[in-house]
Amino acid sequence: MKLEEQLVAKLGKPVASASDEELYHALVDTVKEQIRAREMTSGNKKLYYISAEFLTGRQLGRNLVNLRLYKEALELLKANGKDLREIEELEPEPSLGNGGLGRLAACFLDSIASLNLNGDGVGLRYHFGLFKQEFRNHCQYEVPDRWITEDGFVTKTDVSFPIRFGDRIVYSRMYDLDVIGFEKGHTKLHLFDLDTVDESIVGEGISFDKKSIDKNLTLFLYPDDSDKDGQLLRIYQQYFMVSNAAQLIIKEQKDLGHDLHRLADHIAIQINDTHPSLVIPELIRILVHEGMSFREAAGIVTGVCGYTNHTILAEALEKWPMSYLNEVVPHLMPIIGGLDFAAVCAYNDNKNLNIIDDEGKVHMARMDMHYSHSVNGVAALHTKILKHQELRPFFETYPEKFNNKTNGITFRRWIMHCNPELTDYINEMIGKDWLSNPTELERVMYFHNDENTLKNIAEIKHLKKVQAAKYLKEKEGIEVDPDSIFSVQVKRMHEYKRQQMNALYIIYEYLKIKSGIYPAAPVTVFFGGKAAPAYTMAKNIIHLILCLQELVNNDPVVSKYLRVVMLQNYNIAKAEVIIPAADISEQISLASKEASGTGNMKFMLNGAVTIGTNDGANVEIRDLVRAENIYTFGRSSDDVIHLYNTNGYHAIDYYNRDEHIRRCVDFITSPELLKIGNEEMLRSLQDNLKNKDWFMTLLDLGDYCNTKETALYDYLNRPKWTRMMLVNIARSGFFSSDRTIKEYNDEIWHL
Ligand code: 26Q
Repeated sequence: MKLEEQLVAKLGKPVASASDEELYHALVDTVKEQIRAREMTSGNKKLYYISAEFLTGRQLGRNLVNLRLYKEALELLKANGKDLREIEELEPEPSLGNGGLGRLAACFLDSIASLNLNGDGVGLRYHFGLFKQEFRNHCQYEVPDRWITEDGFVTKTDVSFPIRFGDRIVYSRMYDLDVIGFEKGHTKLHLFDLDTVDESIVGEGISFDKKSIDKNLTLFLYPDDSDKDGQLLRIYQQYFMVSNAAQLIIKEQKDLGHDLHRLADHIAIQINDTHPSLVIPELIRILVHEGMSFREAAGIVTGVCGYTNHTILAEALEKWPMSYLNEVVPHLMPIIGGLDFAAVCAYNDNKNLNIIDDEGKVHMARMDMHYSHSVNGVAALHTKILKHQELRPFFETYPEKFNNKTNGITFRRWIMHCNPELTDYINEMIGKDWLSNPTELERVMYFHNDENTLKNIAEIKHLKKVQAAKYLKEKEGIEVDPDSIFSVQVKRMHEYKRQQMNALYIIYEYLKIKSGIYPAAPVTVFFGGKAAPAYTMAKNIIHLILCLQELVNNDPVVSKYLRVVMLQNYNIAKAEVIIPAADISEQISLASKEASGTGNMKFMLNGAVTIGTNDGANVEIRDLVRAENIYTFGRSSDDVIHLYNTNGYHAIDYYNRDEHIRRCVDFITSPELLKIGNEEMLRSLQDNLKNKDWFMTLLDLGDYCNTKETALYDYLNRPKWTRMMLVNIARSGFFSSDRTIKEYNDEIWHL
């Protein structure tokens, strides 16, 4: 049946006379029916991708794309005076993730389904996700972000498992999100929850009683862990997630009649960072309970598990005090002790390999590396740094376990859904093969000297900028000029990602304009990203950006050349608006600190040109597009690592030596900014930059400002710039998550 007939049957009236709400519900119902009609993917071996985060984004649009109904829906609604984009806005977006790692998990599920691989996701159904970001008085505030609705895409099941917390048992409930692939494939994301969770216990902001686990367990992702109760809650969450995963696995395998001694032939588990690491002792515990010896169980679990590392920052490598684990999961302690003992016996000459350290802390990543058969980084440089620096003793012990899997992104969301105009144009140029075989995108290169093509690509970019400007005006009341250059830095706020460097560039440009030196073209600098609630420096950086936004945009002269926009509550939906509209993709981490980055890939695919450090996947982008189609700057990762090892960086020297740097840093506490902002926050940020600057902003600031000026100047040479855009689009096929998932499957999972 045609989509129109299906909708009319549901609506009981013509499409043209239905409201957006009615159409939304009719579309959701139709999509759900089509999903149900699609057979589940099956196979002899199954993957369980366990992750604390799945940043899925809205589902209506993605499902329409994957069912190949999106265009039909778009045109049908348009013909009836409706706007599908507006209707999609009615779906609340779940914030079940914080950034890269969570979005990667969502892209992976899309690719697993699309490749018709037998694999499910397992995670938690947080009621309020991370938090919703609000700006007041130029500061970030956190409020609960409720996304659950009766008729959403996540459905309640009758599946429940007993979960043991110390001496009591709670009963879980499984919810499912159907994940359909592009044209074929159908798998599930299982999200576990407790029926007793009570949303009403949330008080001021995102505060709640951390002690009542029955009521608070799945309220938030990453609840504040600055005190013991917060840390215990995190352990409760993690154990709840993995015990459900392990019990689900065992149940499914038994239902299939598989022999548990041959578990490694039938399942693979991917541990997404250390948050699900307790699955290792939990699965061993269950297998031992089923009658297996400890030795055999540990061997099987090692054969089943793969561990992915996403961060080299020390603070992200989780370690839990034994006494805390003993409170929450006493029944796992003999197993963790046994695993540590076996590892120590085998490698007792090196304390860095111990799972339990001298202070009685359990190192989750170390447990993962001993008891997984695969350990991977997420970009070539990242994996190299893991092998030779961060995880060196483990690489020397288990060289065969280490491998690289450069991240990827799903083209279904990151071009087909967010940029149908460019998708159609590429189809016109090279046909549709690239949609299922992304390296075919390379064929776009045939057109790199074709004036007409370049003109069309530039026109599509302009159209996406006009659309973004309209969206920002309507949704946020922000006015931007689509004829200005859009430079975009969207990602979690963190000192190593160096949003502060971009802010200092804004000051540099502001001071230049004030002194009468005007840039060749107007620029709009966009930011978006949340700061962890307890991360003071990150919040101070947001404060500086919001103060600059006010100062710059209200200056009658400066605002003609420069505008600043900090997007509130940056999420997947906003990413889908701003990324296709970007001219310049800001990827300016401190070299060696950004494991991969995936935003960089999304921008590239949509024809933005990168300005970035030689870090993470930027290195691979540069190799693909070649140096003349990317702007790289700054010290190398080797230099940075050397500076850390030798304590060789002193920010104050850079401040004293360079007059431009000094003026920019001084301006943070200028009368102009103090009139707008909070003196304590601005001064603390300034002091940090002068005296600590742990992520070496001032080291690369000069180089950054110069490189950016070059990029902005090059932008004016339209044929040159548009050709750079084309090369970036053409060479982005490598970054399809379909390629990444094929590699995981060929080398790790063997489904
Ligand atoms: C750790 C301890 C306590 C509380 C929270 C955490 C924690 C939470 C989230 C540690 C790390 C994360 C998330 C990390 C993350 O998103 N990393 C990003 O992963 C992307 C996908 O691989 C990479 O592209 C990014 O480079 C990396 O920053």
